[in-house]
Amino acid sequence: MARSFAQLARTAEQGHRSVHVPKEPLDQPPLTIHRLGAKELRTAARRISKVDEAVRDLARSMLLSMYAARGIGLAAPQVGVPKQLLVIDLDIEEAATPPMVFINPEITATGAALTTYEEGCLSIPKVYLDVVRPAEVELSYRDEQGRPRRLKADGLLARCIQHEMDHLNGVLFVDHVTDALSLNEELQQHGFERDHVQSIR
Ligand code: K1U
Ligand code: ZN
Repeated sequence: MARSFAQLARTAEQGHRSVHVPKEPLDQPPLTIHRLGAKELRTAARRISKVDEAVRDLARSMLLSMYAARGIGLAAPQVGVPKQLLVIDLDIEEAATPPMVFINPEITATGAALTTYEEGCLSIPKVYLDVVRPAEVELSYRDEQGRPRRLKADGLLARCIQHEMDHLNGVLFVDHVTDALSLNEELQQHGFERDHVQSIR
């Protein structure tokens, strides 16, 4: 059945408001991802008061930069923007899977069970180390259209959300690492300074 003008207009508006971008990695992404040692990574992010086209544009640029770096998540402070915005896509090889955009996320509950996972970070390339975190989280946030949302997450999504939310507070995954020997070895091997870690132990 043919769609009405109102339906077409609504579809166009939703398309305009969405943050879908091609997932093919660009050679020259729009944003530079800061690395361990940069002050931008230690700056707490501020809440976003209005979700508008500028916020959606930033999310699009972050996604293009994330896909270029072959990451599954990116937080605005990593690209030097101290705002509470993060993007996640656990299915970077599948064009049909839409990315997730989280604005002003807040963790409202964490499960009692803890899990260990070898994390990586686009700001600390090639360094992979075990981090212990809650296996499940519940959060509230706004989506790319400014709508309030709630989500219960587990598995890799819960892991990625917690990692990215740490970025909003100036915390990096290496700050959580308890195996000091592995931490020192990995950082040295990949040219990062131990002094740039702010251990939370
Ligand atoms: O925040 C970031 O720097 C992105 C980071 C997210 C993340 C990965 C693993 C555990 C927690 C958080 C990355 O994407 S690092 C790259 C990476 O580990 C990876 C890339 C593709 C598929 C699977 C993992
Ligand atoms: Zn990271």
